[in-house]
Amino acid sequence: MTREECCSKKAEALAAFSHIGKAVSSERYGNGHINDTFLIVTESGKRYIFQRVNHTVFPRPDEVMENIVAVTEHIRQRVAAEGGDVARCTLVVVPTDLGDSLYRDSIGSYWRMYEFTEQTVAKERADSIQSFTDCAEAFGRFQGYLSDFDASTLHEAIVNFHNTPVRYENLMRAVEKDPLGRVAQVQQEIAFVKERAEFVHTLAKAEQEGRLPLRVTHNDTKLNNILFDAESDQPVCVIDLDTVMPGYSVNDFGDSIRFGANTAAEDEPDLSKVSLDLELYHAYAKGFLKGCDGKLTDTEIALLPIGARMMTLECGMRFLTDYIEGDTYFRIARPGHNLDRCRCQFALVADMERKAEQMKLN
Ligand code: ADP
Ligand code: GN1
Ligand code: MG
Repeated sequence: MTREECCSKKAEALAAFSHIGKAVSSERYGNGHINDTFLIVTESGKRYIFQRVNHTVFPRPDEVMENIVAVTEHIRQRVAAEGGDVARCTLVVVPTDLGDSLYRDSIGSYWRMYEFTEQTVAKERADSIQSFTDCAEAFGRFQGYLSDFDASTLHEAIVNFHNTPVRYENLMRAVEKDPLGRVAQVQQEIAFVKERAEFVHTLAKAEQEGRLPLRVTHNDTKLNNILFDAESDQPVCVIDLDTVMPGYSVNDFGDSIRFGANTAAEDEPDLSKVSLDLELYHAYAKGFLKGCDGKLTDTEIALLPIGARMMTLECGMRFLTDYIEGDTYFRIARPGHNLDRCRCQFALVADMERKAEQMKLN
C-alpha cells in the first residue's frame, strides 16, 4: 500500500474524534520524514495535529502511545512542580470519542491527535546562534525531566534504533541483497562506511565497559522537533516523542549537531556547501551542558563529539540502506533523495573528522 492509500481513511479516522467538532480543513503539515501529519481546523477555529502513525516504522503504535501518555504526564508534573507553562510544556494527547489514544481504521492504519501548540513555530534551520543554544538547553532539560522516569516501564518503540553496529550490519545485508541493482552506483559510499567499521562500536563499547550510562533520551533531536514561542523565540516544548527510550545522552547531543550545525540542509546535493559550523557546534554544547544541569559525567562530556560523528554516520548509513532497499522508510520528495541525504551526511562526517581537535569539549 502506498502512503497516499494508507491515508485514504483520514475522514473515517477523523469521525472517531467527533467530540472536537466539525473540521473545516485538514491539510498536510510540517516536514517530518516518518508520520503523515495534518493540521485540522474546526468550525470554532480550534486547531489540532492529526497524524497517521507510520506502522511500518513503529510496528506497535499502541505501545508508542502508552509511552507518550506516560512521558507527557510525567513532564507535566515536573513542570507544574517548578511553576512552568503546564499547558504548552509538552504534547497533549486528544483521545478518541471512546477515550482511546489511538484509532485503528478499517484498513489497519493508526491515527492519533494532539492539541495544536498555539503561538509556536518549528524551525528547519537555526535563525541565530542564540536560538540554537536555547534549543540545546531545552533538549538538555528534557533529559532532566525524564531523569526520574522509570525506564523499565518504557516500551522499546523501535528495536536497536540507535544501535550503530546493528545499523552497520543492516547496511551490509542490504548491499549483499541489492534488490534494485543500486549498489553499483554507491561503491564509494559503501567504502566510506567500511573504513569506519571499527568506529561504529565506540559508544556500545563504552557502555559495555560501564563508562557510558543509559538514560531516558529523546532519540530524534532534530531542530524541527522543538517548538519555539512565536513572540519570545524561546523553546516551548519538545515534540515528536515516538522514540523516547533508554539511550545515550551523547546521541541526543549528536543528532542535533548533525541536523542543526551543518552549514547546509540535510539533503543538500552540492557537497561543497556541507561542513560543520564550529560556532553553532560550541553554542549547542554550551546550551546542552547547561540544560543537563551538571548531570553528565566527564566521560559523557568527552564523548559528546563522538556522539555527533556517530549520529551523522549512522543517519547516513540509514539513508543509504533505504536507498538500496527502494526508499521504503524515509519519505522522499524526489528520486535519489535518500542518496543525496546519505552523501550529505558522509561529507559532514568527513568534515567532523578533520575538525576533531576543535570539537573537543573537555
Ligand atoms: P514526524 O515524526 O513525521 O517528524 P512530528 O511529530 O515531528 O512528525 O510532526 C511533524 C511536524 O508537525 C513538526 O515538525 C511540527 O512542525 C508539527 N507539529 C507536530 N506536533 C505539533 C503540535 N503539537 N503543535 C504544533 N505543531 C506540531
Ligand atoms: C526521522 O521523524 P523525523 O523526521 O523527525 C527519523 C530520525 C532521523 C531523521 C532524519 C523514527 O525523523 O531517526 O534522524 O528522520 N525518525 C525515525 O532526518 O526513524
Ligand atoms: Mg519530527
